[in-house]
Amino acid sequence: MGIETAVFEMSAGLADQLPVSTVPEIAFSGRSNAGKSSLINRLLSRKSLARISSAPGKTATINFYNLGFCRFVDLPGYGYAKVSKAEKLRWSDLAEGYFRQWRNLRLVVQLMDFRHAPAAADLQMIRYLRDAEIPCLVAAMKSDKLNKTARTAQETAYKGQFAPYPDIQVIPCSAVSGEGVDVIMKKIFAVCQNKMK
Ligand SMILES: Nc1nc2c(ncn2[C@@H]2O[C@H](COP(=O)(O)OP(=O)(O)OP(=O)(O)O)[C@@H](O)[C@H]2O)c(=O)[nH]1
Ligand SMILES: [Mg+2]
Repeated sequence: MGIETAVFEMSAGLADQLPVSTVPEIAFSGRSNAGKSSLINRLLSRKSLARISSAPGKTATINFYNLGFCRFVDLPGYGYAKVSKAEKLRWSDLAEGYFRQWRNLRLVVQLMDFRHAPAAADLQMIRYLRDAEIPCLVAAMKSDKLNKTARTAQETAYKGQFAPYPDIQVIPCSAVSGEGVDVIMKKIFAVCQNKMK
C-alpha cells in the first residue's frame, strides 16, 4: 500500500474555521519542534508538503492534508515559551476546539522527543486522550540522534513512564532515518479501514 496523492487542503487559525469532518482524520500532536511536520512529510514521502520550522513555534494554524482515504491534521505545537500570551491562548483554543468538536478522528500520533523524558504537557495530553477514549500512539522522534547507550536508557525511561498505559504503543521514530515510519503508516491504514459506523 502506498500514498498516491496527498494535497494540502487548508489551514485554520480559529476553531470556527475548521472544515467539516468527513473522511477519517489522523491528527499529529506534540510540542513545538517535536517533528510533526517532518514526520508528515516522511510518511507521505514528500520533501516539503508540510512546512518544517527553522525555528520552533512556526506551525500556528491547524493544517489539513488530504490523502483521499483520510486526512492528516498537523496541530499547532505546544510548549514554546517565546510566543506571546495572547498567541498561546489562540493556539490552545484552536487545538481544544479541534478536540471538542465531533470529528471522524481515528488516531492521534502523539510526538515526543526521544532524547528527553516526556514533558508534563505530553503526559497531560496522553491522559486527556485516554480519558476521551481517542486511540493514540507515541512517536518517539529523533531516534537518529541517540547513540546505543542513550537509546537503551530512554527505552527504559519511556517503558516506566508508559507502564500505566499498556495499550499505548511507543514507536522509536525518525524523520531522518525513516525508522518507525512504516509501522505508523500501517497503523494509519488499519484504523482508516476499520469503519466506526
Ligand atoms: N535529527 C532529526 N531531526 C528532526 C527529526 N524530526 C524533525 N527534526 C528537525 O526538528 C526541527 C523541527 O521539526 P518540525 O517538523 O518543524 O517540528 P514541528 O513539530 O512541526 O514544530 P512546530 O510546527 O513548531 O510545532 C526541524 O529542524 C527538523 O528538521 C528527526 O526525526 N530527526
Ligand atoms: Mg510544524
